[in-house]
Amino acid sequence: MRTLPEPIAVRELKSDVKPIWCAGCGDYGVLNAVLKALSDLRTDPASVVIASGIGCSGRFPAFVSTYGFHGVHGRVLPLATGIKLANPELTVLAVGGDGDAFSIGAGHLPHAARRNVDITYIVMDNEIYGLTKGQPSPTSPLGMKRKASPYGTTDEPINSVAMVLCYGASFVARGFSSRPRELAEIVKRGLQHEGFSYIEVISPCVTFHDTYGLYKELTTPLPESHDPSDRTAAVMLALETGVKHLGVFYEDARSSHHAQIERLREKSGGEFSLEDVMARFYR
Ligand SMILES: Cc1ncc(C[n+]2csc(CCOP(=O)(O)OP(=O)(O)O)c2C)c(N)n1
Ligand code: SF4
Repeated sequence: MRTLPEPIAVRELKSDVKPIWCAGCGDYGVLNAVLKALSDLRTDPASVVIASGIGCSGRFPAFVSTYGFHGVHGRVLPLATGIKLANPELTVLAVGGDGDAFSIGAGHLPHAARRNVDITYIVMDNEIYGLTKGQPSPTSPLGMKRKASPYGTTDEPINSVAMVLCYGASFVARGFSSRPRELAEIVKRGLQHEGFSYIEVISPCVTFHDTYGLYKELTTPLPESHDPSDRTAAVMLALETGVKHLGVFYEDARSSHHAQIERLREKSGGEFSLEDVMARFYR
């Protein structure tokens, strides 16, 4: 991560574009947390790229004065991976909604997790498709009635923290947009983690699925006794019912994708350039 010698104020990290999210949308809390994390870490905004998918959450990069790329629906992880591979010096943050991540984009998540590319992925989970006016998503609660599901949904919701833990991700956390200071700490840890960092954020959609009350009740910090190097314990906590734990569930220090590529290059005895090795790796 490239840092600045002097602290950078949050206001300097805001772009001139004002968010057009509904008043009260959870995504504001996520934006504030990311701005605080970048400011606290003194991150040079010229070395950061924020990539997004499509959805209300997909507008995110426009509001931060870093580089940004608003990509197509469900393809934020391949996009972010490509950015990081092209220039490993960059700090790459991928953002999007639960539809983007777990419907159309679901096939990319296990591979990003096992490949361990050094990117941070924040999913703003509002349990619904916000932008397209309230259709059920893969995290919608069972039985949720909306215009597109007038008799209630019939499918079990995905537990993304448990799922990504089982995909073998090297950093898995959950935050709540109503707790931006705690969320900023999680984002800081994710950005500093060398490898794929997955952060699920409960980010309610006040217009189509207001869950603020529910999650103020159900959320609680992870137990202090939890050891974040214990994946099995993390999965058990993620699977607990009647509660949503907040904090870093799991972190390990295995080699990032870039470090592995570097090792392959060294092994080749300098015969290949980094580009050659990557071309072979991906053909
Ligand atoms: C290929 C493609 N299919 C479908 C759509 C329509 N579409 C736009 S956003 C979206 C889902 C938005 O939900 P989510 O990803 O949860 O983001 P949110 O708006 O809730 O932040 C869909 C289905 C699209 N833009 N492109
Ligand atoms: S529709 Fe929902 S997700 Fe979209 S901006 Fe409004 S509150 Fe946020």
